[in-house]
Amino acid sequence: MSDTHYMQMALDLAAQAQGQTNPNPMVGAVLVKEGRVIGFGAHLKAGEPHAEVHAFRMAGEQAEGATLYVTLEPCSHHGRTPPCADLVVSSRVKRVVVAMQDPNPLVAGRGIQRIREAGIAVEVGVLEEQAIQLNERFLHNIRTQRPFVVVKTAMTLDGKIAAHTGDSRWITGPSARTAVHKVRDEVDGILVGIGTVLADDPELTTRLPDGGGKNPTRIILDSSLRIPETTKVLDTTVAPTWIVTGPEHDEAKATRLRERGVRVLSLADRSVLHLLEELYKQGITHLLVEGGATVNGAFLEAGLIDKVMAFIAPKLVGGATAPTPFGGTGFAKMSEALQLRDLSITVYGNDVCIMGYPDLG
Ligand code: AOF
Ligand code: ZN
Repeated sequence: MSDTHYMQMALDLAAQAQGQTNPNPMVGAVLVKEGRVIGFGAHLKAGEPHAEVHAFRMAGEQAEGATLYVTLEPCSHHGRTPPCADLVVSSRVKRVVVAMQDPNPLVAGRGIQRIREAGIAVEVGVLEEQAIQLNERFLHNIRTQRPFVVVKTAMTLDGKIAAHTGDSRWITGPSARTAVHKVRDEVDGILVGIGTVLADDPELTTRLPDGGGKNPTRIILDSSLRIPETTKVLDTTVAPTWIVTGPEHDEAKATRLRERGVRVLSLADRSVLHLLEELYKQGITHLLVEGGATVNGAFLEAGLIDKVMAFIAPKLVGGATAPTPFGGTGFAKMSEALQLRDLSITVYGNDVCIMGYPDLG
């Protein structure tokens, strides 16, 4: 079997832990000797063993003389776990195949260097594109020190996110909604504006058809603390709730909310950039923005969208005043519009989802 075959296996293993490893990347490892798989593993959770550790434990002494396939450069630092590069060297493998270098400045090539210095052959770049795609969230975190922002919208074929009355249940069908719940399971934060809370009283939890899945932290932008105290997102027994408010809010109400387990963050700087920097500091690495129009418009105008998932339902609701997915002022010229690239188009039942990344160059 070829290097790409085993690297694909390592990538598939890594991807099983989608949404579980934050803030760490997803990593998979496979050990092969004389055409036989003798060990494999994936990193499952931050703080727990790295992928290579599982693979070497499985292989035991057979690892000597084997080839290690790993989707990310073995680490060289003492983090929550000891350096994998040392384990690779002491296990006396013959060859190491790596999909991509670790962008973490604590590693950044030092793991590969250490293994090469021990006289072990290292090949880098096998299925690199797939490895980069798999860890888009982690790479973005390291590069920007901000969460990876996915904006999800759902609209009718005539571009409306609600009827002119405000009624919006439901635009898309069950299959598209399940796809959204899978994304909620992957992210660690879900953000909406107070307008959406007032209009829909959403739970913002993960509800998959077979149960399971994790609930992201629910983040509500509510600059003047208008949130009704009976609203569903304030039930913090279900999932954490953070409210981002401005400095001039009702302090007594903030205290009551805090007593119910809600985190009230008061930010003087109302820019989206500052918000994202703050959320990253508080541990949010992957953020799903679910609107409404005002919040989506603010992220668009700030140029801080990393991925778009636009669901379109083949129905026409009409109405000149019915809201559309992105509000705010908008750009003045079509030439300023955010162009998406690397599109993928998926059909969910009757609905279509166009996914793409902002073209920044
Ligand atoms: C690997 N194999 O499976 C993973 C790696 O705090 P720690 O010890 O878990 O270290 C986290 C960092 O280690 C993470 O930011 C990334 O650079 C690397 N992740 N490295 O060799 C793995 N998950
Ligand atoms: Zn490691």
